[in-house]
Amino acid sequence: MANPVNPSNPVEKPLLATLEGRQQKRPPIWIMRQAGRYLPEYREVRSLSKNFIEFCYSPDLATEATLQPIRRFGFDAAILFSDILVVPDALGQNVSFVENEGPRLPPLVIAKNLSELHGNIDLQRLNPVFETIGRVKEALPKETTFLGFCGAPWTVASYMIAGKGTPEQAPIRLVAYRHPAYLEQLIDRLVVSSISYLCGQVEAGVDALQIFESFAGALTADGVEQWSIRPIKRIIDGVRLRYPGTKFIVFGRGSGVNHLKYASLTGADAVAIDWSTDPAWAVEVLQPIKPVQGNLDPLAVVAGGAQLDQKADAIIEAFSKGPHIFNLGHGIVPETPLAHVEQLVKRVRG
Ligand code: 1CP
Repeated sequence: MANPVNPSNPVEKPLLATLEGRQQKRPPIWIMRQAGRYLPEYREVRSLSKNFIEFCYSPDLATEATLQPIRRFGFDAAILFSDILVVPDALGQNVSFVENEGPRLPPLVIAKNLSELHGNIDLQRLNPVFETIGRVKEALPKETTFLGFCGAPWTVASYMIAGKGTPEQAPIRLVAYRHPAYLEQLIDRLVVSSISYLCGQVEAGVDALQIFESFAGALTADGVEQWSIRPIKRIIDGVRLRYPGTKFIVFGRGSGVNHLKYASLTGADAVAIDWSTDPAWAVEVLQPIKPVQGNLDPLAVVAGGAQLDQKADAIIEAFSKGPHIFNLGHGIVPETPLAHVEQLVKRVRG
């Protein structure tokens, strides 16, 4: 499926071209959570806002945070600075973040059958996010792909049900067994809301979208299609109904062999894989179907040194026969030394 590199036709946005199945000489690179606490300039702007969700809704600050990693490292993609939890927030479930602990929401009450949520997502509340997109777009180098994103319904619903992050997502898994009709309704609300939110992002100017199913690993083999694959497919189809040809990357973290379902059944243009996935397997099974994104262990970047170069080389070599986007297998961690990120980018660029 991969078209060969055509050097007489220089590509304006290498990452977008890769999503179209056009392999590049070197893989384009970006890093999940590339705007974040490992950057001193992020910590500085972050300190200007007490409340993380208000930070996400401040176009000045969110624009600056989005651009910082591009300025410093020249990544091939910028990812909108926001959070997956702005969707529940705009559905009327107030989100806050506790320093060093994480998100907090008033947990949904199953007996209320979603009456505590708005029927439709409040796009007005998300206007500052769309404004951020417009500002970032104007400031980005023309070769940089601009990624918008949302969380997949199962992952977002896990926070809405528990009111916080939970080990192995036990609360939502229990709801899936005890109250499947309720969960269907919640997932449906999130599908429709995510379509509106992502269409808003496309209108405002992003080039492509990533859907984060961070808790794919909590799903059983028979649950993954119902709770994750089909809702994601509905979102992708729904956005493309309004904006045909919109490019999607889908990331089913921890989904093991189910990465194949994300590649072949969701309609996404590329599949992101976590660090536990064997590149040899992904090259054989996934890459013939879709471009692959990944999958260096974030802690290999913390450790640095010669092993970092070796691990990066091995991933690039493994995926070298088809379209590949270099990334980590999950978000970069705050302890990562900047020099190690510089080393990685240099190595990947060759
Ligand atoms: O104060 C801070 O700086 C808080 C840290 C932080 C940051 C930098 C949070 C809170 N969110 C973000 C930004 C963010 N979140 C981005 C844009 C920045 C970038 O990627 O460069 C994105 C794409 C997200 C997505 C996100 N938020 C996911 C999916 C990706 C993943 O990491 O699996 C999830 C699960 C969240 C929830 C969330 N938001 C923040 C935290 C600490 C968490 C995780 C909480 C938990 O562990 O349950």
